[in-house]
Amino acid sequence: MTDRSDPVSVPPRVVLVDPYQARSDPMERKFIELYPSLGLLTLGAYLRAQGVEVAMVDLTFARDLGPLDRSLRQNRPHLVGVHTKTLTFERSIDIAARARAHGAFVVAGGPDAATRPEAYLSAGFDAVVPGEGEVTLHELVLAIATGRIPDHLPGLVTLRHGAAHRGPARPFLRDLDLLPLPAWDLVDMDRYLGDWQRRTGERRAAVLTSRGCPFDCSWCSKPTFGRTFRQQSPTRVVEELIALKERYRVDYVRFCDDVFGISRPWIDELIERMRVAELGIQFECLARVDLLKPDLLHALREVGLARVYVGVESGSQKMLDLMNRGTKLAQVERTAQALRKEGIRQFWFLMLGYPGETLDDIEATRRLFRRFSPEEYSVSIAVPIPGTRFHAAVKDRLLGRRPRPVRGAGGRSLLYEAAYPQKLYRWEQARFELDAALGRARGRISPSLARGVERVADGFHERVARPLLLGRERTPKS
Ligand code: B12
Ligand code: SF4
Repeated sequence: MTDRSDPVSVPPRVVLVDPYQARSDPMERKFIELYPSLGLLTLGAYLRAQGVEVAMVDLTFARDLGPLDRSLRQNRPHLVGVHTKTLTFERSIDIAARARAHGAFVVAGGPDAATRPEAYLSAGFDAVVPGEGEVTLHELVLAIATGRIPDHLPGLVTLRHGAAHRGPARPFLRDLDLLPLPAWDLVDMDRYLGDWQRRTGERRAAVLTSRGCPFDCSWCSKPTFGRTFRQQSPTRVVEELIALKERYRVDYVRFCDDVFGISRPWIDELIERMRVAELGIQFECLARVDLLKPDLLHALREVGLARVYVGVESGSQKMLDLMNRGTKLAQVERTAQALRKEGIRQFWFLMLGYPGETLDDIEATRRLFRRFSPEEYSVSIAVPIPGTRFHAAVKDRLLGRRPRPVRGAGGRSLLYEAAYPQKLYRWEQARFELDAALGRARGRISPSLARGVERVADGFHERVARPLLLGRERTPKS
């Protein structure tokens, strides 16, 4: 397959590719916050530390595949590794074809290839790494560079006799502190940071303190790390923050963990170390309402917490239980109040259309939303992702549509036959936008005017829109 076999003395050469292109993402740059892929930067740093020559083609700001062609000519890689997301499937296939034309072995990794390795193998990839990539990719490139075709490599999926063949399971890294700092120099950090600085006045970077999540929400897809959970030590996290500050003058960080601060002793220690280091870095994170106790929020604000993404999901306890969310409405209320009191911005994720949801449940979500008026929000229509319990429950009712994200409102397509038609959910999304606009106007218009608009809008919904959208009163199917 590869004509790049060299004596072992020649360092193996790898080109890593991020196929994401901001300009062709429908959610575009207003809503996508651009950071280089931490997965690839860590893979690159790990490979380098093992003596591999690494280059990266980051297509985030590119218009075409020109940078890839140039890198293939210049670096003559033994192996090209592509990070995959569903959104970038077609471009990844194109990249694989070009890399193969240069004689490279082409391997896919990341969330989409992990979910459907067969699709990548049959579209031209030589192999897929569905799990944690560092050790597998290193062993793979050593094998390729010395002309050995990998066979039964742990953590690798290859095509055999037309079918996907999985090697033995690859154990997860035991100690994340042993990973080197991300290889930021592989991408154009000035471009990312300059972009942020122009838009927000801050130089923003992404940091990951953990891998995985131990919770078990029924709609959540976790193809790479499953329900496992490992974290770096607070000392290692602060080392990374200091490096970002000193090398790149970063003054705002997004912690990209699935859930930030799962362990209370860990987060208490991190807060203490951040305080001692006097970083002067503001930060944001995604967290759960059951973990965000008011005293913790206060301590986090003191060391720079500026914004929190909160998975509120629903204002109905029945729905939270059906989603196996493991949170209580009382915790949502406590957290929303504490965030407001501390002056920390809150971004709520809300979801409509999960099985079992009735119009009353949607109204309960609306009441909660109106009560707290979060500064930012996203209301999406529930997406059944393959491999999740939600998907398994509705797989006989899938509608065969492709998901369509839309500005500010999250997912807009109903992908399975739910209790109500898609147009009802879209209308409900529009009602949330009106609620948000009224929330923003609070303080500028009188409360009685705001209540008046709400009453007129609700009356129109009850008497005109809902009967029109439903035809008749319906009860949910599940
Ligand atoms: C943080 C995050 C973001 C951040 C920052 C992303 C970044 N640049 O690093 C922001 C908010 C910007 C973001 C944006 C988007 N994201 Co996002 N994001 C995440 C999140 C929560 C963590 C990603 C992460 O850093 N993981 C940690 C690293 C270490 O893991 P990793 O990237 O998977 O890499 C490891 C392995 O997968 C493997 N690997 C990865 N790539 C490769 C390549 C090769 C060759 C090999 C061998 C191995 C390998 O090895 C790595 C190290 O072990 C994930 C959920 C999750 N837990 O993965 C969603 C997730 C990846 N995002 C997702 C999506 C959809 C998006 C957007 C497309 C949203 C949109 N536009 O609608 C954009 C795309 C932006 C982009 N640049 O690609 C989806 C992807 C689903 C899919 N099947 O496509 C996920 C899985 C969330 C979900 N469940 O829906 N995202
Ligand atoms: S939705 Fe968040 S908390 Fe729930 S399982 Fe997924 S990552 Fe964990």
